Amino acid sequence: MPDDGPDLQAPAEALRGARGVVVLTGAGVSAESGIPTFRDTMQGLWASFDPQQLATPEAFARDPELVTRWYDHRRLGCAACEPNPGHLALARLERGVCARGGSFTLLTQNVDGLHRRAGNTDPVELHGSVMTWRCSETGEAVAPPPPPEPWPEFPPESLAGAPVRPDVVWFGETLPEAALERSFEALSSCDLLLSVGTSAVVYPAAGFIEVAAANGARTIEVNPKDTPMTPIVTWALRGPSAHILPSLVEAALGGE
Ligand code: BV8
Repeated sequence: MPDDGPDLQAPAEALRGARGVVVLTGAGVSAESGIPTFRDTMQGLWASFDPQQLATPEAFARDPELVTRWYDHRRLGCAACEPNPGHLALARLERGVCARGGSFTLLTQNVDGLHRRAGNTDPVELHGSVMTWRCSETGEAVAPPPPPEPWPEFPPESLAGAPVRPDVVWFGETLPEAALERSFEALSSCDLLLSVGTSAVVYPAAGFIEVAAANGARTIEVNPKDTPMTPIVTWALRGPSAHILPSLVEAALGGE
């Protein structure tokens, strides 16, 4: 094993032999694409706002202009970024697991759309997407201007005359039913869960690691830092995901 990173042999062997693989990602997997993680999203213009306060229905009701400006700034930022080697490694992992008849489910908390752009075929977007928007009253889809064009007005207005909002799940909102169903179905039958770049503090996603472990799955955590889930994971691989994931997937899939 290269001496500059964690020992990947045992987790790679577990990944190679797994029949049911679930991957859970958070904002950290997109950090090396240049997308700030949720807690350090507030840079420059947004430095004086707390994202946890902006990502709520109450904030949108109170100040729809500010909230839609923030999300459109993030939409255009995400569109301008590219998948990084960590995203590409997860797309390769999906192909490798499926090629040998295994099942693969990617659960992401990220709203940036980078897993699909990297080649993962059907990511479960637990917290929705900042790339699609809808009428806050009728729920009807309202397409934003193609990046890099911003919305012409804030808040954008729907045909029903209501403010248009991003298709993200705010704090205090329930996750999409279909996303929860797919998550619990995959977690109930997986034998390996790979958690990448999440602080594991936002529920219900953070609890997925415990659900998989309780069902007998072995778990791998890739993160530069410890998280509240570190004590229960089988392997904690410390380092940036754009560096660790390509090595881990190469060790697991070999020349495939
Ligand atoms: C729910 C979309 C049922 C929006 C997000 C009181 C009232 C209501 C609810 C609650 C409440 N108290 C608690 C709750 C539950 C609440 C919750 O969990 N709160 C927490 C803060 C305690 N959850 C909810 O509200 C959920 N809904 O429970 O519905 C309900 C309903 C009503 C009442 C009760 C229950 C909805 C949660 C979804 C919120 N929306 N995103 C948007 O993006 O704007 S969550 C948002 O924060 C992101 O999606 C992200 O996943 C999450 C955490 O942010 P970050 O920390 O930045 O990101 P991440 O976690 O991914 O951490 C970054 C990690 O990367 C770090 O560990 C770092 O070390 C690592 N890293 C850094 N660099 C790298 C790296 N890793 C690898 N490589 C690197 N290079």
